[in-house]
Amino acid sequence: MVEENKQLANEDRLPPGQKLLDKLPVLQYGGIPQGIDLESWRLRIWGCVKAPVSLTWKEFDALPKVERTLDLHCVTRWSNYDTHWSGVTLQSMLEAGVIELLPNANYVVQHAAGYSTSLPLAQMTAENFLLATHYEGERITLEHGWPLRGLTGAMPDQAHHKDVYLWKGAKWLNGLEFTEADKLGFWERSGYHNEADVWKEQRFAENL
Ligand SMILES: Nc1nc2c(c(=O)[nH]1)N[C@H]1C(S)=C(S)[C@@H](COP(=O)(O)O)O[C@H]1N2
Ligand SMILES: [Mo]
Repeated sequence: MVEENKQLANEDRLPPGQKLLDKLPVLQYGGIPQGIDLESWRLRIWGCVKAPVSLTWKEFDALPKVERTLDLHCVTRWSNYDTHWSGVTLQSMLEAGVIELLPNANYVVQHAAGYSTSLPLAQMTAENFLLATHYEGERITLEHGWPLRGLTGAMPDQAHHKDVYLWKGAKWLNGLEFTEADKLGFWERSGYHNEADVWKEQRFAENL
């Protein structure tokens, strides 16, 4: 089987307890949002910033995009290798001055309707985190988070990055909140491990 060969050839690529799939499942808590409208869509940015920002879809979509090839690892134990995405990096938005941080910005909460998740700023500005607009050369479909999703994945030849489970990227992303202290997101409040390191199998918080 194709998957098995791929898996055997890449033994250090599959985190413990994961199973390789050859497709990207659709997974979310609750429903798929209906009625997202690009005219009224905004990406709101607030918290530890010099001034809050609200970007229209046209403004956001005009920002320079990069491409990334990522291995995705879901806490429900499926993984998918070599997924191709493009989008905007948070790092580039900071460098371009689109977002001006205060020195106490340490964490970032990604907000979507009915969902949130948080990561340290250093992980959100790393190469393996993307504000993704395209999957496999096409606009992300609604079920995968159109028009914008936070996305975190592993880059197998860049092992110095911290690799976290896929819930640490919000589909239908519409807000970035910079915070000084960490704030738990939706799954983190329900007992998922806040760090979510795929290599350490940090699926659930210790006290569960
Ligand atoms: N807004 C939102 N984003 C979300 C989720 C969710 O429930 N709501 N689930 C997360 C989880 S657990 C996974 S595995 C991925 C699934 O992304 P996919 O449906 O594109 O495979 O989205 C993540 N982002
Ligand atoms: Mo997941």
